[in-house]
Amino acid sequence: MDTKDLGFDSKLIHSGQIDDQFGSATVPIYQTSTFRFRDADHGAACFSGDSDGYIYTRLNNPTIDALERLAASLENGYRGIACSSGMGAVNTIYSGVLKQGDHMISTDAVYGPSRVVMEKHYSKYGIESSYVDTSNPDNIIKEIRPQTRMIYIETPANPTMSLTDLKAVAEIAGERGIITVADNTFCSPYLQKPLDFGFDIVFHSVTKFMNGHADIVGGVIVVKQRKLDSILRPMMINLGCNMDPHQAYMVIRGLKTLSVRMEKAQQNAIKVARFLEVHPKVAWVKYPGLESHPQYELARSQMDGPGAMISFEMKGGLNAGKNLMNKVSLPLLAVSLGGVESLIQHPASMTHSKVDKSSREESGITDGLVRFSVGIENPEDIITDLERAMENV
Ligand code: LCS
Repeated sequence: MDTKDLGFDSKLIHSGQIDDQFGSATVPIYQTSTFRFRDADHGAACFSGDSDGYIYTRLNNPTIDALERLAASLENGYRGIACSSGMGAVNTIYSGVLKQGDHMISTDAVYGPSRVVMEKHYSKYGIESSYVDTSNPDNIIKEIRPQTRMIYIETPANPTMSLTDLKAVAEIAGERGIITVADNTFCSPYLQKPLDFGFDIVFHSVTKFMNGHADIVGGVIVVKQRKLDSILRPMMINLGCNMDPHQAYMVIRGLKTLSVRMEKAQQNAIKVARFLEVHPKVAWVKYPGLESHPQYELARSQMDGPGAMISFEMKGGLNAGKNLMNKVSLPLLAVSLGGVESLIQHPASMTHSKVDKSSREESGITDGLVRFSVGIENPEDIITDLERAMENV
């Protein structure tokens, strides 16, 4: 079936499917490391590209292909590239796009390891990076150098929930031939499609909302154009950070319910954010669905909903926040996000603890910031639990 013109929810169910010989309703798991060639000429043709036959699972595999086609269809891109993890996707992009002497500008408050790997490892190969508050596009313009090859943004940013104007950044970069990359993990394509705003590359830690069930780790990149696929795919293959067929199957399965999960989690999150916003023990809440979010209008213009991630700080800062995390019983005290279960964690001592303390503070990741990934439980249960925990803080 040609799924190009289907609506988003229909694409989740039908895009990328395989017509296998038994008429399987779901994508089969081709759990094999290698594929038998019909004869020696066929093997040679697969390697030369004259045949699109499968060769070896690190290079290509029908189950992984199905996910890559599905992801491309959801993000309105040319092709997906499935990776072993979100960090596999980050490293495929960094290594594929950047070379010695190049410079990258990034959102300052990105997922900790995305920044740490660049500052600690890629710097050894002569790649420079600058971290700025990309919620103001002028900060990006000020940092542009002749060597700037990539602008890398996360919107909403993990964990500050600051937004970046996708259209403005795509225009700034486009005029100068700079490649734009968006980490769309916090939104999923259900809420935001950076390629539609002119970005070149979008990627996800599919560990989060895309798979949605906290049972696998994975990453998917989607590129706008064939040229970028021909740069990034060999890099993924040669780095060896390919996805596994079983992982791909799980993500395809999780994606079928992306819309219903996101919708429910977001409805819950709006209620939780409103509860936190007026609670006397809460100092501030940052959630794109609240009018108090400094970029509320931008959220409405580039996101199809505010999502299910909330950051907040208790009055009494770090100690009060830790106290709260120890006292809640419904959300799991755990890192990761975007699953059906609510999760709570403390970025300064957990996900972002390896980021240099002064960089962390400069980018708004305060010691008291608590991050809440709202799940799809009954909202009243989440709020009652928070209320009870707050009383004891
Ligand atoms: N990008 C974002 C925005 C993330 O939140 C994460 C992981 C990654 C990339 C990396 O993906 P992974 O390799 O883990 O699949 N974020 C995590 C977090 O906030 N808590 O634990 C992991």
